[in-house]
Parts: sequence; structure tokens; C-alpha cells
Amino acid sequence: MTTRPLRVAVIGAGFMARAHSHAWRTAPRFFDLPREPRLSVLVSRDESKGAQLARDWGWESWSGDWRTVIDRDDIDVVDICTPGDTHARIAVAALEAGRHVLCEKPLANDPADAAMMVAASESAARRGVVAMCGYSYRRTPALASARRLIADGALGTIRHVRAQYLQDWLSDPDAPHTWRLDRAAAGSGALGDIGAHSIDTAQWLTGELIEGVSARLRTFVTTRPQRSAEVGLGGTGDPDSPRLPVDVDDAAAFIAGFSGGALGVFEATRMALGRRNANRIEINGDRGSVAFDFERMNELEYYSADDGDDRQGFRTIQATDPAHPYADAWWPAGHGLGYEHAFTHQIVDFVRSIESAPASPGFADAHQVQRVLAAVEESAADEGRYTRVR
Ligand code: SOE
Repeated sequence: MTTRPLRVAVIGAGFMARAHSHAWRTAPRFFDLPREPRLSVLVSRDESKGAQLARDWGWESWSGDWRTVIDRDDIDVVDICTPGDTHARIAVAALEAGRHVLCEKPLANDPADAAMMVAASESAARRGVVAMCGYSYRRTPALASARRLIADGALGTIRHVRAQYLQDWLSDPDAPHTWRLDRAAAGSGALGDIGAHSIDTAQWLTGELIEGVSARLRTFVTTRPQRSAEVGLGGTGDPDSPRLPVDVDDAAAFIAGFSGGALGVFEATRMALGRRNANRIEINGDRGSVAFDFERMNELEYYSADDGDDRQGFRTIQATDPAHPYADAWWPAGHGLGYEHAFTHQIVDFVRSIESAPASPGFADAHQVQRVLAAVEESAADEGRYTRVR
């Protein structure tokens, strides 16, 4: 590893900033990186909380102003971990200033903002500046291995994509309001928050793009108690506190047509009581199938039509053997990885893309996800009419 530091600014102080902070600290300790990440500054509006979190999460300093930080010549990377309505202005400013950008998903709150970010990233790329969007689940070893199987033709022609992303932290009608329930901040509800992961994963695994959708959205709880203090996802708010409107979807369901002919069925909800973080996908081809559930993230279910009749069936592949992507950097086979490892792998790939490899997913890939999200909302607003992605 060169000693040339990569000086990082993270913008945001919530769940994603915490996960990214852990990943920036951990990546150089387990992977050989071309540059040594340096946690230079955490940017958040709230000085009392932000300065403490900066210390807790290993950042050298805190700042309350992202614009000042972006203009500093001793910052190389801007890592955007803020609500979606702020992504475009921060990313465009950072790219124009020559900073490499990692931006949390979804890229933006609408395709227009996403297009602006793509244009800025393409212009910056001509100056050797890198931009990546944080679809972290691509970096779980099991899903990365599933992609290899599909790319190698092990599943044959893809017929079905079946994706559900099921959470339940909003099942309680008194779970407090959060920016994720405010369209102006989040752009949409479960659809953009977690459905976006399913869309990205499905397109990335199959190599096919979603061309059209027929969709329904539901909002089951239309007001929620004001959040009393910054608590984690979900929990129970004060039922007597003022209730704020919810103007985003609680759940989304849609069918999708893929460019290679596959048929997709998608579901995203944060009210599937009992499902904490069941990010699932199953892909059926004419020669085989794979199935993944993040709640068993070290395992990949694989079925091959090539197995003899006397031994056909789904087998469970432990994606912790060194043969699986990223796995050999960690523990002996069978010792298992967790949610945070995908974020460390994301930082590894991002840092390596600054020096050599292309950044994937780039902003253009993330823009395609944004267009699918917009088609889902357009279809749902028109009684589920089949709507082309444009
Ligand atoms: C909330 O639903 C959330 O934190 C998502 O925003 C993340 O992208 C996902 O990884 C976990 O759940």
C-alpha cells in the first residue's frame, strides 16, 4: 500500500454515516489498498452531537458546513450519507471541485436530479475523478458469487426474478416519524429506500435492465408521532405527541419486464411484521436457480439442472470459503460475515476504482434505478397501468 493518504470527508451523522465510518476504518486493516484512507472530517449540522460522533467514529475533526469542507484542498473524497434530497447539490459541487464521490442510495429523489449527477460525474471522469453509488448488497460474497454463476451461464437463459425486501420497523403505527417518511426528504418510502436495492441487485445479477413495470403502492399509516429524540429505526414514539403526515408509500409491489425477456415480481415493505431485514432474491433460469436471503447472508441456495436425477435439489453454498469474492480477507471458512462487511468491501472497491478499476455502480447505473423507481410511481398513480421505463 502506498503511504499517500486518501483524505475523506463524510457528510451526515446517521445510520449510514456510522456504517461508512466503520468501513473507512476497517478497509485498510483487512485489504491491501492503493491509498491509505484518512478519516479527516465528519460533517453534520448539529455541533454538539456531530463533534461527539466524530470522536466516537474515529474522525479527526467535525465541521458544520459541507460547502467549506468540499472546497478544502486537503480533502480528496466526499462520502455522502445524507437524505436523498441533498445528494444532487452536494455531489455536483464535490465533483466540480475535483473530489471523488461515494453517494448513498438511492442516487437522488427523482430522475432529473440523477441525470444532473450523471452529467457531473461524466465531466469529472474526464479529469480522473471517480463517482460511485452505495448499493452495498452487491458486495455480500454470496450475491457476488451468484453473479459469477449467472455470468458463467450456470443458470442458462433467465426466466424469473423474484425479489422481496421485507422489514418491519414501521409495523407499529406509533413508530415515530422520520425523514424517511417525508417525500420532500426521501423521495419515496419503502420503494426508494429498500425497493431500490432489489432493483439494482436484480439488474446487476442478471445483466438485464427493467424496461417496464406494473405497480401498486400502499400507505397503511398516514400519520405518525413526532420523533422525541434521535433514536434508531422504528421503536415506539409517544402516542400523545403531535402526529405528522406520512406522504410516502409503506409498501410497493410490482411486476417487471426485463430486457432479456425475464419476468420479475418485486415487493418492498417496512411493515412485514417479523421480517427484520429480509432482503431476498431468487432467479430461475432454464438450467438452474439461485436464491439469497440477507437474513442468512453467508449462504447461497443453488439448484443445477445438470445434477443427476437422483441428487437434484437446492444445495446451500457457504459463501465464506476463500473461493468467494472478498471472503479470503477475513476469517477461516464457516466463520461468517455480517451487514457491515459489505460496506467495508464497498470502500475497498471504491478506493481501488480511484486508482484503476472502474467504479461500479457508477452514477449512470444508479440513474437507471431511479428511472425504474419513477416508472413504478407513474404506474401506481395510473391504477397499475404497464409503464415503460424512460
Ligand atoms: C432502512 O430501511 C435501511 O437502513 C436502508 O436505508 C438501508 O439501505 C438498508 O441497508 C437497511 O435498511
